[in-house]
Amino acid sequence: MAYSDLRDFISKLESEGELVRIKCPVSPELEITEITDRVVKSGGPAILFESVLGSDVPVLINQFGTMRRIAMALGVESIDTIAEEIDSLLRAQPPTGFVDKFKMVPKLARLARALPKSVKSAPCKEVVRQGADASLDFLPILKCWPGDGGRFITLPIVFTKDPETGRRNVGMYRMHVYDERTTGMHWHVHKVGARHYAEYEKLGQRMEVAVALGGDPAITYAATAPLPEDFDEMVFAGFLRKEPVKLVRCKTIDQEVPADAEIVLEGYVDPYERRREGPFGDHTGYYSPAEDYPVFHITCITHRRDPIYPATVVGKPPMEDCFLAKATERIFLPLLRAQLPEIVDINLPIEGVFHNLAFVSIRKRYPMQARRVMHALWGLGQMMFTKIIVILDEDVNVQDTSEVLWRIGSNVDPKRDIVFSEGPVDALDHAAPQSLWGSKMGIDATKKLPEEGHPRQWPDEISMDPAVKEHIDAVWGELGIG
Ligand SMILES: Cc1cc2nc3c(=O)[nH]c(=O)nc-3n(C[C@H](O)[C@H](O)[C@H](O)COP(=O)(O)O)c2cc1C
Ligand SMILES: [Mn+2]
Repeated sequence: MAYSDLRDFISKLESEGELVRIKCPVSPELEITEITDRVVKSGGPAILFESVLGSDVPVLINQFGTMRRIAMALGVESIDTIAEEIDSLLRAQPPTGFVDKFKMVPKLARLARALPKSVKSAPCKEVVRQGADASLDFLPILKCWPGDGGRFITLPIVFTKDPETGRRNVGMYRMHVYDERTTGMHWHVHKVGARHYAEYEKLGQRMEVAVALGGDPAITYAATAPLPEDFDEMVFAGFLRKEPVKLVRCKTIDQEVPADAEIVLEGYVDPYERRREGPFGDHTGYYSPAEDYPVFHITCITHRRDPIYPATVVGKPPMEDCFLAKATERIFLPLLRAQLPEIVDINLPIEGVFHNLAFVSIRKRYPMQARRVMHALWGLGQMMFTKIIVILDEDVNVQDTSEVLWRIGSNVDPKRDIVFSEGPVDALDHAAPQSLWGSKMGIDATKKLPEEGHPRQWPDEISMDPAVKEHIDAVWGELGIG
């Protein structure tokens, strides 16, 4: 069963011992970060801060902060289940007989249920604040780190529309609070929100934008997922939760938002307006520098009668967002494999903060196949940001960093096996000499074939005779080792 809303998920977390309520007064400036940082880094629970200084609204944080909780958020025992379901959909064969057709029914029903459903009335509109009342001041918005340029909305679900096609996009782009009704809109140039905005600028038109906070956590996750452009995140959320997302029309703008959200900000972004955004203590573990970004003007705020404000804190990994990224690594593997069937597994290590490092194992059949996979990945969606890709053979467990390092060390002739390329890098990357693009490194750590110019015999890996292993297993207890 899908969660109807954020509070439904909170009850589930609480019943599973995955939530603590903090009643002690805490400041939304830095203190919540310090508490959350300690809790995330020790694998601790989600936290509901019930008494936040300066606001009557509680803060929910760390709802996704372990693999168990991100799985709970998406309604599964393990994220791998979702990957398997997507894989089986992608691999579905046209039915040839009655039994086959019958087996297709649940799959098709699931797809049908993914489509969002429009509703007329909604909990997110229980309270409407317009005019002078449309102020962010009642919300416990965090200042996360000492060097931050101010307070930031860190878990916003941002709804925009393509002015030509009317198609919706939903992305998570943090919002720097300038005053009670003005914020930054930090969509990087590579993201779909920014593309929509560029189209409005070309038309010289004002762009209506809605921002939802809270709702079924599957909706929040979907906003972060690197879907192909023009895929509707609300359909994806419906697929994940196995029930349609209920959408309601905004009060003052032509946008639809999740009916069961906690809080909705309605407003607009004007063409050509820019304002200094940041600095902000970011996913990278460094401050992203202040830069000019578009400006969001709030015209109306609607919310539930007793809203809960969802937030996250990013910083040096591991933080809560790493678990969103790990879920993406698992869920999107079947889609990568659909294009690159030789891929066995992929690990985007947490230390690599989404984009810096990818370990990929492949079934290698022909010369230079590792190069093909690197270049293809650099061309696929948000994998384009990946700075360093390591390709390994199929028998390597890429989830084991220790094994990966051993294979790199032993299997690489650096001059022959390292490739440099260039391309876009994440807007947050600070190591590239200029922003937005930089160099890439591919490391081919696979076994080299004679056709790849390896003139010598590749040695066998050491492993014990299975019969001896079995014998030693049998006598192990008698050896007195323990
Ligand atoms: C907590 C969190 C904060 C994020 N902040 C930003 C941001 O400020 N700007 C941005 O461009 N992407 C940000 N992202 C990444 C985007 O949400 C992600 O790339 C998403 O796929 C973009 O959707 P789109 O492809 O529909 O634009 C953030 C992700 C998370 C998990
Ligand atoms: Mn998108």
